[in-house]
Amino acid sequence: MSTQVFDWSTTKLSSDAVRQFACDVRAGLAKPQKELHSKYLYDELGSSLFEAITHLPEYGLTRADEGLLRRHAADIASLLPSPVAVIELGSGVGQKTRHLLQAIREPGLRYYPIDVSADALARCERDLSGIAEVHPLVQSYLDGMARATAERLPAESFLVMFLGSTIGNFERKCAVTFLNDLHRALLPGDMLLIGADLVKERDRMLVAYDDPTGVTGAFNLNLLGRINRELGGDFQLRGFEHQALWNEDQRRIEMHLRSRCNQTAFIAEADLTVAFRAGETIWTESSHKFQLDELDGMAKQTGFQVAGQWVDRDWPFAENLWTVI
Ligand code: AVI
Repeated sequence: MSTQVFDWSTTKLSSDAVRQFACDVRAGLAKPQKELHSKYLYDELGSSLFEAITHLPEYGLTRADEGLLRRHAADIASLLPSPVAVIELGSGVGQKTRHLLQAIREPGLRYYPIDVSADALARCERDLSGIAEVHPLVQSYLDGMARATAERLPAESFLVMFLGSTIGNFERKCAVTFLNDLHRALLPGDMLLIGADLVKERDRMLVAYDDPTGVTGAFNLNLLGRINRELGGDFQLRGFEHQALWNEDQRRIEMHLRSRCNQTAFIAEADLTVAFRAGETIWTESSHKFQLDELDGMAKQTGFQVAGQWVDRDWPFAENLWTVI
């Protein structure tokens, strides 16, 4: 599955976006291994279901990420250049970033949260404006980065934050391309703080993506519901089941939607009728898991130097601080 920059949650799509969605669905369902891009998991309902996932006892990723940032905020802040301005890619409401912004303790600290959800950014601004000067940017990652870095003050450096192991939702090659893009947008001495989920016991990873409460299943199935709502589809959601697989070769969890029977679905906006065999799947997401030395290798490969790494022991997850060289 080729993964570009994420456009996270959107509520209502413009007609251009509907056309693009229809076009992507058409192309994805024409492939021998049917697939739908994971960015489409995040409409309003999908974003709420993802938020619920982060509270599941089986999904330790978000708690590990936030815990590391809380416990090590002062260490991370002590390694940052000064003066510094902070950019966060896919900030959402910016909840995890609060600890670090507090630890930076620079008067007039500027924080540029970038997200495509205007609602999340409004909450972010409301919650964090007592700690930093918040400059929300409703844009894609790279466009938002260009806007923020255009406001660089003399002698100022940037810290870019990319948390939550969102890098794991990129194909490995695309992750490297994306890190190269970030490097190009920055200057020597700028820093990147990147959160990455680590390989752990297979069963622990699997249950994190196939929880017994069924929240991840609902999150996955909602993609078909979204196609029905926004593209005039007639998918029978009960005709599909959620499936999470560990792909050992690629070191990733894959989410699929598995057809329970032979069936067809019609999607009006895509002018498409698509047939499914019983057992056939639609691949909807990959969550790559990393090894610590692999992360260091990615830093070197893309023009960064490792400045620090913090690992959660209970839920193997790494916070990585890299410097642009
Ligand atoms: C957003 N992303 C890092 C999550 C992950 O773990 O890959 C999305 C998710 N999909 C299922 N559960 C969570």
